Amino acid sequence: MKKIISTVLIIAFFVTIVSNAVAEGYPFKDLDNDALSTLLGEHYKLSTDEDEFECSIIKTFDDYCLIRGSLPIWTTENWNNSITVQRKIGDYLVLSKNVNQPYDLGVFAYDGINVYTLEEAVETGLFKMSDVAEFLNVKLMGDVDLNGILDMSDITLLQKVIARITLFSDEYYRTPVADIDQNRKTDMYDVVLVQRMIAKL
Ligand SMILES: [Ca+2]
Ligand SMILES: [Ca+2]
Repeated sequence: MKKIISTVLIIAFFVTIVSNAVAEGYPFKDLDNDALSTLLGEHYKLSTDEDEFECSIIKTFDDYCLIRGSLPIWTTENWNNSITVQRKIGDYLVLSKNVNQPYDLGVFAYDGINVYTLEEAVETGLFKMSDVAEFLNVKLMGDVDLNGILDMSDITLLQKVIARITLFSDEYYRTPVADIDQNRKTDMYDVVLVQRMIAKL
């Protein structure tokens, strides 16, 4: 009986520790912009007299929220609004019009305890890119005709470009979207990878 009681006490002890750890975080359902700024500032260990993050909630889900955040920086708005950051994460090319600081994509996730960059959130399994893609500025990798769907017409166009029968009409998006293996070349290896992605759908 003593053993049972001590086991129950030990379990209660750890439950208390865990719930205290959760309580130390911020509930993410009702974070205002000031609270978001504090949260990211704490994550990057900024002192209060440093610049504050400019933040907004992109979308709140059941277990986490997506946050847009950047320190005020010299912006790129005079650069013809060209997209300045492109990064492949999972099956998507994530785009940002600004080079945000300190994280260039400027998209974070918060689960009530930890702050993650978009890449960290995907790497740690907090969510998949497909769960959040519709709320972000993204293109689907392999979708070279940019119609939002990955299918045989993308394969056909990609093969024609590789065979130099045609050119991409808008290289700015299509070239990075076509380079699935990220080796800065578009070739038959990329076609095979797009075929595999279609087979998995
Ligand atoms: Ca397509
Ligand atoms: Ca390639």
